Amino acid sequence: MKALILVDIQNDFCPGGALAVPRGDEIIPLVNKLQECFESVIAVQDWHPPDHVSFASNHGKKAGEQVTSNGITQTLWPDHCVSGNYGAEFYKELKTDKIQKIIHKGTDKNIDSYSIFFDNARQKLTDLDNYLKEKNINEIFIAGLATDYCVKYSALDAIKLGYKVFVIEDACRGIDLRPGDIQKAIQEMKQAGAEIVQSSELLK
Ligand code: VGL
Ligand code: ZN
Repeated sequence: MKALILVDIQNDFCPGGALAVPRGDEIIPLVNKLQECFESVIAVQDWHPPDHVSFASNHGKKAGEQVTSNGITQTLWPDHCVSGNYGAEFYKELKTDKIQKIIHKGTDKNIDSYSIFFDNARQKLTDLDNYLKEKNINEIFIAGLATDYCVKYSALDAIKLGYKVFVIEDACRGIDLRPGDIQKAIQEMKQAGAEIVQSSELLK
């Protein structure tokens, strides 16, 4: 069974948001159409408490700087996707009526989570793996934000967990904090065994 997984398509990751992914909103019309091609649509939301370790403001530092927390290097971001706030809600133009399951990540204040499956220390699983197994879903199609963070780490974990992974390249946008990060992420996912596809291949 197949599922479409929508990653972090939230107000804060779109233009106007606290951690806007450049041109992140361009994927919305495609993502809305893609949902019609799938029986199972799952959405993941970045969902942080206000005192989250990834917020530069909680360390007296600037976004883009790094700290080490519990032995893990944490890149610092502006406050974003605070649970229950407008920034954490689905992007206002995203169609949500086909979404059957919502998964939250980054909910523990002490540890960030770029992957939709694990926290960055790989200590705790989100509910996603269990849910997919329950539904006999073994092929996942990933769309969303950001290509070089959540999409990449999620695709790599999904492959390790045994899923067949498709990344819908034109239905994703990245941050490119260091120019070239997006292309590197695509190459890494491909090398690990993900299929990089375009939405036109699925919509025809
Ligand atoms: C993400 C930056 C900050 C992501 C989450 O999941 O892509 N990126 N928080
Ligand atoms: Zn986050």
